Amino acid sequence: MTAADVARKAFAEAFGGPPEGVWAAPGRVNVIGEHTDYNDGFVLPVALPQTTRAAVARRDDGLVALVSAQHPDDRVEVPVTELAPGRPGGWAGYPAGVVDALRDRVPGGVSVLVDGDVPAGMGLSSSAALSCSVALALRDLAAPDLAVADLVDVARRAENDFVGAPTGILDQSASLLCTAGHALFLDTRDRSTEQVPLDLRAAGLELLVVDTGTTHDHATGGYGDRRRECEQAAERLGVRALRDVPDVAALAPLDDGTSEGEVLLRRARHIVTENARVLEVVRILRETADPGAIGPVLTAGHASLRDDFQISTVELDTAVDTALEAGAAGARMVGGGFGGSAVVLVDADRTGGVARAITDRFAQQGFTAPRAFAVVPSAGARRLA
Ligand code: GAF
Repeated sequence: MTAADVARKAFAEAFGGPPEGVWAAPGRVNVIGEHTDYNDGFVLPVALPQTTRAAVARRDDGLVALVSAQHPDDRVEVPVTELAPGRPGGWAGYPAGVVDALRDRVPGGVSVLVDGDVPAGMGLSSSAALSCSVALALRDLAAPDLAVADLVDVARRAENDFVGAPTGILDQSASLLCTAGHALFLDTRDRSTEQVPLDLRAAGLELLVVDTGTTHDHATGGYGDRRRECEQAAERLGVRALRDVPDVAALAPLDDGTSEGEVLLRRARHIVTENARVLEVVRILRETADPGAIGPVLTAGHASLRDDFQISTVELDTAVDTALEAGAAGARMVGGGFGGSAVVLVDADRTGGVARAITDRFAQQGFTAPRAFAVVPSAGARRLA
């Protein structure tokens, strides 16, 4: 059975009839450009082969009914008119937030069954996969005037306003706009995009995702702190966003001798250097036949997230350091930070050795066993059936 058939069958079991269709949206791994998205900067994600599937049908009783194969005991039914930020919460907040954002289009309500294999809480954007699969379904069924790019904001609003996670648009853009065989170069200020060819296999390379088994939650804690610090730094520098700072030298006014000034300097330095790293990686991919040459840029990105943005963890640092010692071309933590996954660029014939070295080091350190899997740049959100 295909993934679409599985979702159709589960929908029929949950709701007693067939869905109108099945849609899929992927998770993502960001090649480079971390925390730049809410600073009007650049990002370069690829879509994962792992997706969330949403089987959806419109209703006529005004209810939003949500069922997840991953949360079988948690069926949610709420009148469309009673959707409100935080209600429902948990996993259901993401699809409910999308329905809420498009509530005028589905006044009769909808039934949604979701099933997915994007690991949750691992920095691989399972939440955007969930919200984007439902957003694309509702667009196709009830809002054909919306462009796929418009759904980026529908899904972002679900996450920011309904769930309460103050994220940028990286994850939703990746899930909706990536194409197979490419990385998506996105300018988050003007939303311009370029599909940058990324055929790692042809170059004898692999992109290995290492899930450290430590989870994060962006609705609380450090992510929002970093966002505020970046806004404060931009304000002190008198720029609209940190994107507008031309180089590291222009950050000097932040260094006012106070510990707060030093923190803001570090945060801003990460954003300025990270934007430059995205441009450098795009340049290498466009101009050379050697994607392995991006490795050191990725590794420099990790050092910046660890030392300046200060969002890495001992598990992520261990995964990155061990990968590099075992011969990887580059490695970095990915996503919002404070846990989650690292990504490792490695010669295909060294993949096994690198993965084993990380597993052994984690065991020695008494960490949860990591999971490593290779990813190829895959397709963005689409209708399956
Ligand atoms: C999380 C957020 F959701 C994104 O918007 C982005 O800021 C990312 O962290 C860090 O690059 O995935």
